[in-house]
Amino acid sequence: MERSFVMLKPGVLQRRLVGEIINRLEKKGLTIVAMKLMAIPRELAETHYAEHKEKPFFSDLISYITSGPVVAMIVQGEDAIASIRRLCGPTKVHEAQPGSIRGDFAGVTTKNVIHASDAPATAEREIELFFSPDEIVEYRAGDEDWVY
Ligand code: FUP
Repeated sequence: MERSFVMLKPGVLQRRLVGEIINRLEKKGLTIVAMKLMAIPRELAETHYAEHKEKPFFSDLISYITSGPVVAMIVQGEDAIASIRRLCGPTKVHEAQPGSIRGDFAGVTTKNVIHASDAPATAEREIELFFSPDEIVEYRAGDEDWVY
């Protein structure tokens, strides 16, 4: 089982799409093992997106991600990192297929509605950044033998 850090960005809360997007993760058979509603402090936002510090879109990205509450989650499943990235669709929203989360709900790349870790090392770093170990709940979902 693999874990990914997933974040529903502020537009999702403002547009009341939280349930609809979480539903897609659940339908795929992925398991939420940690979840919280939070306003991201600017410093945490800048650390999370540090690799983009020099990019022209950086200040718009930080403004957007700190503009309202987000839902932060740790989502678990077999091949969870790649699997969730496929459900999200590509970063650039004009490349995202209908049926993917970004393809269906995002109008512009800066506001591409969802973040999901892109590799195991990134997932580990992001999970540590957003969650303490006591916020993670270990359990086995009842349908796991039917999904995997
Ligand atoms: P992702 O891993 O899919 O979130 O993509 P990146 O880490 O490359 O980008 C992080 C965020 O920067 C994206 F979610 C949106 C923003 N971004 C832009 O606004 N413009 C770009 O050209 C690329 C990324």
